[in-house]
This record gives sequence, C-alpha cells and structure tokens, in this order.
Amino acid sequence: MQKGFGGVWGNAPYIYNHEKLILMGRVAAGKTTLTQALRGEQLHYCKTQYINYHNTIIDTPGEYTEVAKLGAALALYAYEADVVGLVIGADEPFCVFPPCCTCLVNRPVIGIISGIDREGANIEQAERWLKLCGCERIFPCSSYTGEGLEAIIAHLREPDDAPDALPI
Ligand SMILES: Nc1nc2c(ncn2[C@@H]2O[C@H](COP(=O)(O)OP(=O)(O)O)[C@@H](O)[C@H]2O)c(=O)[nH]1
Ligand SMILES: [Mg+2]
Repeated sequence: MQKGFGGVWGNAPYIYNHEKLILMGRVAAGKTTLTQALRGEQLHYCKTQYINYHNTIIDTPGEYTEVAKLGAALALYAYEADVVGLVIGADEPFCVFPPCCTCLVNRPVIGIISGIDREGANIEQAERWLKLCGCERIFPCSSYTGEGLEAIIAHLREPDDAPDALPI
C-alpha cells in the first residue's frame, strides 16, 4: 500500500503502510466500531449505508453480507484489499457465512471475533464457525475495551513499517 503521513493518533504523526483490510459480516457485527477503534477514532454509532473506503480499512454494510445479490459488491471490493476479514460478533446466535467460503477469494482471509466484552459472548463458538469458514488466523477483540486490537494492527503492518505504525 502507498506510504505516507496522515492524521494523528495520540497527537503524534505516524507513517502508514499497512495491508488493506476489508471487513465483512452481518449487520451489527461490530465492523464500523472496529474500524473506528483501529483508526484511533472516538467511537460513535453510525449506520453503514455504503462502502467506506479508508487508507487501511474498507468497511462494508452488513446488508452486503446478508443479501446474496448484494454480495457481488463484496467480491469486487475484496480484490482491492490485501486481507479479507470475516467479522462475527461474539454473541451472534448463528453464523452468516457458509462453510469453506474462504476459498472463494484469492486473498488471505482472517477471522475476527468482535465484542468479546459483550454479555453472553461465546468466543469458542464463534471460533468454531470461523474455522469452519476456513480461517486459520482468528483475532478475538473488543472495540470497547481495546483488547485484541493490537494483534490485528500488528498483523496488518508491513515488514518495513515502523513497529508503532498505526492504521488510518
Ligand atoms: N460491547 C460492545 N459493543 C460493541 C462492540 N463493537 C460494536 N458494538 C456495538 O454494537 C452495535 C453495532 O456495531 P456496528 O459497529 O455499528 O456494527 P456493524 O453493523 O457491523 O458496522 C453498536 O451499538 C456498537 O456500539 C464491542 O466491541 N463491544
Ligand atoms: Mg457498519
């Protein structure tokens, strides 16, 4: 990805050069909040009405995952990303992704379990579902507490990035 300077995180300028991550998952899985948390923004609820294309993260509306005909948009945008992230909320009652779906894209696919701080979180179940999808790397996290976010950021950092480079 293009290297450059941008924004502030903790009031310090930073260099970005991360792999681009596209987030997919059902409505309310926590994709937009995760996007805000990874980018160091203040968390605020915002219904995703269209694809939000940032330097490092592509946030998609949950309807694109839930409605088969809209899934074509995800297929196209996946090819603009370096990594595909399947997001499952830790308290989701069922898995929206079909088994073995990771083989449908020629990009590495990671699993993200969001909202692990939520009451009723069942991390083991979400992990089983993501493994069934074909995800080998799975990142449990909470956008509220910040737990697990650094592991995702580290996964996206490219070899010549500064060790403290943050996504924007
Ligand atoms: N407790 C908790 N709630 C979260 C977390 N992430 C998102 N939420 C809440 O879940 C709801 C849906 O989140 P959102 O990011 O809009 O989901 P999206 O539809 O996948 O983009 C919002 O009310 C968020 O505040 C989290 O890590 N922990
Ligand atoms: Mg959203």
